[in-house]
Amino acid sequence: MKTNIFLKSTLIIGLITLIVGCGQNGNNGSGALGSSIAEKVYVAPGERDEQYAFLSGGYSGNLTVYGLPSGRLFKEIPVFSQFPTSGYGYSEETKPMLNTSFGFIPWDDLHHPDISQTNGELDGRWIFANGNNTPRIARISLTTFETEEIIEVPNSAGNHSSSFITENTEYVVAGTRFAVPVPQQDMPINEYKANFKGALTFIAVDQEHGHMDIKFQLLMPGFNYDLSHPGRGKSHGWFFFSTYNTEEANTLLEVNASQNDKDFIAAINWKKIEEFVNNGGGTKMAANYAHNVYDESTHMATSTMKKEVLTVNPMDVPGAIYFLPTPKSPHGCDVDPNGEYIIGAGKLSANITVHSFDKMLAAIEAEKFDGDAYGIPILNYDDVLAGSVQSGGLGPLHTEFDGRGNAYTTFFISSEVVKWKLDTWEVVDRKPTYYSVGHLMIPGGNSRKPHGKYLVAMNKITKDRYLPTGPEMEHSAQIYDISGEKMELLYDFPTHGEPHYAAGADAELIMNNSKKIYRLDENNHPYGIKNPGEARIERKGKEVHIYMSSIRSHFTPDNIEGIKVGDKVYFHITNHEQDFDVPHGFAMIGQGTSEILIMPGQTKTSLWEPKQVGVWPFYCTDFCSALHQEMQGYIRVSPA
Ligand code: CUK
Ligand code: CUA
Repeated sequence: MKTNIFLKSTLIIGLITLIVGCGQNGNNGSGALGSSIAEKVYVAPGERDEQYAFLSGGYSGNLTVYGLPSGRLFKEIPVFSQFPTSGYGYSEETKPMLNTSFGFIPWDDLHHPDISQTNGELDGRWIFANGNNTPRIARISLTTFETEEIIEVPNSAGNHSSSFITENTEYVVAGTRFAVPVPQQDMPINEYKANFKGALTFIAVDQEHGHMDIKFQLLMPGFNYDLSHPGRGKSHGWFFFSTYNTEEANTLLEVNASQNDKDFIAAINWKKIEEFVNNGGGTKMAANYAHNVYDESTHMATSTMKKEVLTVNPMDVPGAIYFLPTPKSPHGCDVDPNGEYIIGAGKLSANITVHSFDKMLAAIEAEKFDGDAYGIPILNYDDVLAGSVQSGGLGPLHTEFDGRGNAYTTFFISSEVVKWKLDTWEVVDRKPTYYSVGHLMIPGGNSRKPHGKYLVAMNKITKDRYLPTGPEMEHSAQIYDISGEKMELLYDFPTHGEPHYAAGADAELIMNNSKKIYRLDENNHPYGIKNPGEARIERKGKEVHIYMSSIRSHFTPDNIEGIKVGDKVYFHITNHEQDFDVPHGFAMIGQGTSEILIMPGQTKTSLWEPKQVGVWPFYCTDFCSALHQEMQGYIRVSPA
């Protein structure tokens, strides 16, 4: 029976909570909404929101940009998935972004966005996000809101404890959820235990351009590495990973990975390992992984296949890694803004475990260990425990902070957000969510300076919150005002895909750097043209390159002849506008690969392979002027 596994000793507390939870859900939270609450989320026409929220799109593979407190959707940024709206992953320029060692993979499962930081504060340069399925980390520019780089993570599978960044964006860190054979090889699955490895990957970020490069990969014991967070302030230099399945079960994890009363949070002194590696430590291992970079000046992406990765065996760096016992299969692993508390939310638990960084250092100093796991010292639970929050809820997952000494934890099973005090562990408020909340986000909640005015809860189940849309409903987010002692539910809004996590920032930080125009005189695209006068058609064997111009309201050339069935026709279209927000689109009849959208100053390429003789039209897909419908052309296709 499922409850035996889930509840164990917390059965009674759990049942009480479930009953309370049901009662709360019975009240759908809308009855008390007065006009004062409406005013708090109302952003009048023409006015702007206070904050940006970047929500992960989960299995949509993309990132969505919302405003807070209005909940208005501004944009979907394609990251790991092809996106017909802009032609991302379809245009010749962007196809290389989705290249991997498994080939062209135009989809992923994006979980955790994290904004770059300087001195532990959001700096608004980039946002990083993980592809969970085919392990990848993406870097998105917060100037252009374009995905600029994707690096594949070898020796990883289920890239879940990712993509969290250190407080000066020195590293973006990626941890594997599935342990796998390293290197991959044909072997019996039941030899998992003691043989499979869990790779934790530290990807160095170049501070000038943001370029990512794997610095080292730590090959840990074969547990499941679920989530992670960097230390900050005094714990800067450390990284913490929650683990489950320290049983190393390879089948029926629901039961077999819930045997141990405690799993671990792995505390990793990455500065120590960095030093070891800088002094020539580590072992180079053959590994194929793609590194894809988009160049803003050429507007083109290139994909390179890397061949080697530097691995580190934990045993080679003594004193760099410790295990902190943490009850009941921890999921979330969060660090408070001061860097003292490491919070492990045991998802099968009622209580929240808080470890102390200072106590951890003291226990390490005293060399007080409770044995080891594969040679990695295990600290004593009571020695490192700062406190435990008697939450009264069930199924804690993730915690964020408001910068005023409060923490907020989501509870999946009892469907609520619980506010509690750091230091006293006292629960001060709780509010239901609709329904079954996963992550929550406070803008800057991952940094030393949270902007604790709003909290966004991201819920797994929507049910009756919106007008029904058939059997499938979009997921749902809720905004709470957390500026007062008690949380106040302000607003519901639907999300796209499954929002696992989000990152938020004050509007000023982002909007002032947002680029408006790609300058034509900076366009270095190899097939770009400086003005419509340079438009031309060039044939190279079966390849035809059309250097095309688009400007309100015509294409040049707009009558194209001399094309034959079997040709490969490349339309290289430059948008010669220099006004903010005047894109042109381009689509050919019979084109199976989506249209492309070309922003002012940009050049993009669409490949068309004519299959039938005839005279075929193309047109602009974006209503760009009063004469948009006149923006068209014909292409004549003759027999081969
Ligand atoms: S996970 Cu989704 S609810 Cu991927 Cu961060 Cu916890
Ligand atoms: Cu250009 Cu419509």
